[in-house]
Amino acid sequence: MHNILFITHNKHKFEEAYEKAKLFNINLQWINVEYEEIQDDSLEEIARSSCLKILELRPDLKDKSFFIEDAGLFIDYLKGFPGPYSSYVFRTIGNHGILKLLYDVPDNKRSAFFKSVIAYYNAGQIELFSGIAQGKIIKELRGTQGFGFDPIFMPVGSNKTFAQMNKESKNLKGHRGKSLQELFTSLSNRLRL
Ligand code: ITT
Repeated sequence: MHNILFITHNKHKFEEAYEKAKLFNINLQWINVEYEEIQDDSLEEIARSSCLKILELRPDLKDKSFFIEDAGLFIDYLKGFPGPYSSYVFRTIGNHGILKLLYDVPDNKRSAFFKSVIAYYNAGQIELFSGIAQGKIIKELRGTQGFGFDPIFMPVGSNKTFAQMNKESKNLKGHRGKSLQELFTSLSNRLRL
């Protein structure tokens, strides 16, 4: 079994990734490193820079394999807001604030997507993997599972929000499930070589 570290402050993210890793026979371990995330318009830049910061703070990780993941909710009607600023926006105006910004916006104009970018570090190199989940922002909060914007986001082809799904179902339709699938598939192919 292969060991990899996932560095995140977010327990929900770790739990989703742990479920996914099991399917690939990968043993995922959680570590928390205190580092400051840069502000940038690109999730890719944020993810790569977080990886470099972690390596500076924790030189002992240089000979390990680890990844971090950065995600955001991009609302088309709001020209992609909050995007890479999702964490701040969730902490400040939250789900109710987003619903207020979209008050009176009709159903056919409420499209949005989540994007997840993984930066994977191994043997001196950083690789990026990403995943997108298309969907829409509904008009009220539904469901109690998951975290963050899950209660207001309904993926395409579903009548449930992410907060109404268990981790397995969210992983099948979700942005993080997809970026993790890319990462773990690539790792399993390499390990078999
Ligand atoms: P890290 O330590 O891994 O960075 P974080 O919670 O700060 O954890 P992000 O910066 O990647 O995570 O995510 C920004 C915010 O976007 C996060 O706080 C949530 O509010 C929201 N978000 C990200 N992924 C989400 C998901 O799968 N479902 C709902 N909201 C999500």
